[in-house]
Amino acid sequence: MNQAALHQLLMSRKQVTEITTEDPYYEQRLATNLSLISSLFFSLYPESNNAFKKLVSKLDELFKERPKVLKNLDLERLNAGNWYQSEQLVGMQLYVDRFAKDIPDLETKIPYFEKLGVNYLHLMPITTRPKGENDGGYAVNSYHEIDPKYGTKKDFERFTKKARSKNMLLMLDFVVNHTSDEFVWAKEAAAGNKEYQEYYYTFPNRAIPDQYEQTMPEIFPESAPGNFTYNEAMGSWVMTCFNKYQWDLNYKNPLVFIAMLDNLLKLANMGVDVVRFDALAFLWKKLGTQSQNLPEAHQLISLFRMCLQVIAPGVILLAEAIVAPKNILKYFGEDGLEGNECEVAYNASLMALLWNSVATTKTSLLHKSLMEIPSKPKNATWINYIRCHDDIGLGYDDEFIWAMDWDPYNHRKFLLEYYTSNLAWTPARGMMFMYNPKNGDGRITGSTASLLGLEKGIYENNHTIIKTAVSKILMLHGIILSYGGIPLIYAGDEIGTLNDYSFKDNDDYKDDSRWVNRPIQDWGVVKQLTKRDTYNSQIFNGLQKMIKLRKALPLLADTNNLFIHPSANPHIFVFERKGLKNSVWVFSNFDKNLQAISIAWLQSVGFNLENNKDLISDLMILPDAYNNMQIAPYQHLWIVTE
Ligand code: OTU
Repeated sequence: MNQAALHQLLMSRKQVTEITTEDPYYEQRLATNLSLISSLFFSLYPESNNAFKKLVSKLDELFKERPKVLKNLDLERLNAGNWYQSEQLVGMQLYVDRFAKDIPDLETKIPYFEKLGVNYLHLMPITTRPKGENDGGYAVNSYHEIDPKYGTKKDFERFTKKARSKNMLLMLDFVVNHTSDEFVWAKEAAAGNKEYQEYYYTFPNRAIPDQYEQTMPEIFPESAPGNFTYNEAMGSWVMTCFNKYQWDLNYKNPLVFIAMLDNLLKLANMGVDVVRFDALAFLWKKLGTQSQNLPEAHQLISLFRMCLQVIAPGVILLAEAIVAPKNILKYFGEDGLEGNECEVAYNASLMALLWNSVATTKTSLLHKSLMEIPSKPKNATWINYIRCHDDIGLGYDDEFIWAMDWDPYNHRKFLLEYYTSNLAWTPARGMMFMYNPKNGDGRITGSTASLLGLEKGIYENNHTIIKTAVSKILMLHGIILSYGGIPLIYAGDEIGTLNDYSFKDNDDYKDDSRWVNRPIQDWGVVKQLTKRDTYNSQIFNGLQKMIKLRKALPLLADTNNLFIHPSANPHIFVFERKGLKNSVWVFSNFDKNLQAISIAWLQSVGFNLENNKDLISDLMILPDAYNNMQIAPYQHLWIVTE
């Protein structure tokens, strides 16, 4: 559609005053975005004029449905600009039913979040899903109907209202790549409805699936090998990249896009501030490719973004792309799409590299890899995390592993052994996830505390190991709190929760060791926090203090002011959050021994050690007799310099 046709379309729209009284800028946003929307749409769906008209009227319809209070919030946020880069945000991720009983009970936990300083919640899926296996709700039966085990729509509304009144933000998943096999479209398709068979990738025989299999990797090779599942009722093969009950949506069909936009808005209209675009790297499939990170997937995400920006400009998107660093950045939008895709992405590179540094005690791979990542667009930001509900993948660049003089295969083997306690000396207590004996690939599961040695320390009643684990836990959290972006703490990690092995006895969970790192919140421990000095309270208090400090340091807002310094000591990670007048310097020692950096080197990178206090310990940092700055094992320092 050319520009003239778009003008005609805009002019032909019926009087829209009715829908613009609440937000007079709607029409303006539509006019601004329409040419981008049309060029994205037609590059994905050439010749689909009717579908395009349907999309435009859908935008009006969805805008009409948006609640007034959210429309007001949208305008506030448009005015505020990049609100998501603020140092005030501190997040926590949780399963409603594992952290609390249900949504009403979660509401009673708000004071707990406030006490810690958390004001951004990522609630794991809460909508209806199949009974039995459902990938923790990532197999959706609906995008907006709350699963009765969590509560009612009313409960959720009340919760969001309360959260908003406390300036607490909400993030929910939009499982955009697939639905469950019980979703209404899947049921229609299975019953023989041709229209809905087109909503998925369905094939009468193995011819095309076999071709796809030649280049598509397997996500869950142990529990769900292959990328297709045979559906008896339909007599067809259906694409299922994840589990066999998760059917991949066919975005080559424009009607799927329009219907999913509808679902996205229904989710946003529930009062969601940040939408986590789950598995978005997989959105477009193409024979002869890995069917991940394809340019069409980016166009599609941008198309979602541009439409959402018209209807609900205050809602932002998080890219859940756990892919190579250079590919992650593309989800912020590249070239013509820069700034027009997702505002936030998981900093999966930092996450995986931190675990490498813990195991090796060295920060060189961390440093080298981070330095090689091109800078992100200035309107973008990260979710910084130590671990999430998923596994930890060893997604390092082989070239950089070679540069460390390590062999990538052996190095990954070492890391897997280190974290799955297959080395006599390792303090880590993790599990293997999706080990593939064919190529030695595997991923790691385990709670932060167990992976960092707390479980072993407690089991062996070894106070040195416990103390070390606490320092490591605080150090890693200190890094995500100061690095630049929104820190996201996994619920339970703030009190040092250990692995939960009970999943082994549950038929729905036993094949998925990610459940070991989704523990149930121990409110008994929480009750004791203020009463006794335990490792739990040391972790909680340490985090609470750093969160408070973060919020008091505007330099920690993500204004792209991060400078990573090449450390003079291979065990120490050094970065600076630079301001015009002063800077926050962050030092972390990944070694079990005391380490030192020479004052001369520090000066050479602009850090002058003069009357400096570490904000975390409140202690002065003084040079030693050899003119070095000393850093204790696993010590983590925040120092403000003039
Ligand atoms: C996501 O993760 C979710 O985080 C998982 O919990 C889901 O199981 C999955 O999608 C399916 O909905 O493969 O091992 O970026 O790392 O998208 C986790 C690629 C996953 C994947 C990611 C996916």
